Amino acid sequence: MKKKRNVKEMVEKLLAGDRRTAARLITLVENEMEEQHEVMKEIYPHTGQAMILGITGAGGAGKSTLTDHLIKNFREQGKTVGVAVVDPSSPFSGGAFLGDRIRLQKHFLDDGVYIRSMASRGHLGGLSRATYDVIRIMEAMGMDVVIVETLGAGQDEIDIIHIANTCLLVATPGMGDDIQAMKAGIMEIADIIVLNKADLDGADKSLRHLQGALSIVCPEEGKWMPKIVPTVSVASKPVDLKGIDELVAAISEHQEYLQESRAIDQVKFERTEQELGLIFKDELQKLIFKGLRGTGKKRKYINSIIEGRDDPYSVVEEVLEKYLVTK
Ligand SMILES: Nc1nc2c(ncn2[C@@H]2O[C@H](COP(=O)(O)OP(=O)(O)OP(=O)(O)O)[C@@H](O)[C@H]2O)c(=O)[nH]1
Ligand SMILES: [Mg+2]
Repeated sequence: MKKKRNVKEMVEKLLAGDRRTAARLITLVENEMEEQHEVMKEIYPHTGQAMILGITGAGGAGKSTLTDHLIKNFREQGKTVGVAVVDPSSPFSGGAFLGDRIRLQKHFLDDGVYIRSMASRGHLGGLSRATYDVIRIMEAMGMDVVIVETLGAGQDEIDIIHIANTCLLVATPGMGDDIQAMKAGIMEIADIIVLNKADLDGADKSLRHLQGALSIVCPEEGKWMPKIVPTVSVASKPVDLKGIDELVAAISEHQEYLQESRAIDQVKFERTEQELGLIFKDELQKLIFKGLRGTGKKRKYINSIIEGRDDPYSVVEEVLEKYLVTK
């Protein structure tokens, strides 16, 4: 009973925009503490209104630098901004977290900006259910825009489209062969391809490559055609920065497209489907292991697999049939 009251109180504080409560709740969902369900149930009705922007791309491509510019731009438009940086401590990112902190530090005093990095990813790679929860928490605390930065590696990159309304892929010059690989799948997931570091050698060639690769993407009539926006997001003089306003304009254009074409309904459907699937996966596993606890069966199953008398697929089928199949 006491816990329930605490949850209600915490959620009320969150809804009032209390940052310390937001931090506590995020830690709570990241650690899958027992109040997680209660918290998310209370929060859920207060979510769903934010613009969720995904930023993915290789380590060091400039995702955080661009995020910094976007925060500034959205703030100028009077919008509040939440940022979730997923897996900043990844060995691929070369310890960028410290860099992120320094870069984003100036926003820490702004009440309209809330930045949180998350070390957690899903058990099987890909974005975890906690990522969805954190976005919801940021929405509930009143953020108009939630930016999710993920390293473009493996499943995260694909998952991001299930989370974001608008998905940016950050590329850099000299990606030559990678662009070939991008033709296959990645081009289709990005709504906007940012060619960052357009000040570097080879930028023109990369731009032509990207345009060439994009020319084979033929969306159905009325569907969004991905846009390429070259940017220079770091420069010694502000006048040398390039493409940021164009990027902001491309994001707005995509948002308008989503609303006008009602494609936003499909985005929301897919996001909810993915979220539901992740929760089912986690909860089913917990439920089954809980059911086996104390029976010695889990150990038996594991040993039978190790000793070659059984395999994991047969075990899962057997357990599911025994415990879950209802007539
Ligand atoms: N020359 C040049 N350098 C840039 C540009 N944008 C970012 N950088 C530099 O590239 C480096 C990486 O930038 P980040 O914004 O940390 O990149 P990131 O994609 O967030 O990196 P991870 O989080 O580590 O994956 C930094 O040293 C930036 O100063 C650009 O437009 N031109
Ligand atoms: Mg970064």
